[in-house]
Amino acid sequence: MNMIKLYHIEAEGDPFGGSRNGCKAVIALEEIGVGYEINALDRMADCRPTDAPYRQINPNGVTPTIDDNGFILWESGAILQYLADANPSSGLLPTDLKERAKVLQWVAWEGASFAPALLNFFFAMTAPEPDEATVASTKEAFLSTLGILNKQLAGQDYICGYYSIADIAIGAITSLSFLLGLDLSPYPNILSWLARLREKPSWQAAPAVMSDMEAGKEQIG
Ligand SMILES: N[C@@H](CCC(=O)N[C@@H](CS)C(=O)NCC(=O)O)C(=O)O
Repeated sequence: MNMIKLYHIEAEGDPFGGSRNGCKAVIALEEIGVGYEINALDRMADCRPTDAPYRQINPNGVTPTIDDNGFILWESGAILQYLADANPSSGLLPTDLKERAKVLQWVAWEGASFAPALLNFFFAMTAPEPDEATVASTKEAFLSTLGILNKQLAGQDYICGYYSIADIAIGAITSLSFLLGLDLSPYPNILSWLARLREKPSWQAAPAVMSDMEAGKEQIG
């Protein structure tokens, strides 16, 4: 049987605790039950140098990348969509045109709005000399994306009402909030959603995300 190769930065030994974007691919691969093998990369040695051999596979030098029998694909959102489309019985991406568009809307939102807001806050906080005003404004911008997510989760267990690649794309990143010292109690729908995700065996196969969840265990409950 064909094995999918996943280029990933694993949690153990990585200064940043592993690739959360890579975890999205791990979770989806676990969900669909397809055989895969992890090709573990070292962030500093294999990803960062612009002349590293991995750049031939992914010119961005980031993870994840998959190799499905010679078909190379990078960008976590595109990988989630590909894996779900290749395995329609997983139900992770509906076939109905409009339902599908809604799921993809949230996957795109993660890449274009949510993750950048989180990263801007992270970089402001971890700057060698953090600028108070920048920390405050980037924090406010990220909290506003959390507000959008919390509202979307009101009255439903998952972002689109049912478990989909939108939950994988956004959930794998959301728990980083705990490492940034954020109090998510004003966003109770997010906390109960994270509690549901944390229980899934597919998520438990992604140690980087599990460790972020662990950092928030007092809040998640
Ligand atoms: N937009 C990309 C972002 C991928 C990304 O930034 N991956 C990080 C880990 S989560 C990475 O590999 N960083 C390499 C580095 O820090 O040098 C995606 O969603 O796949």
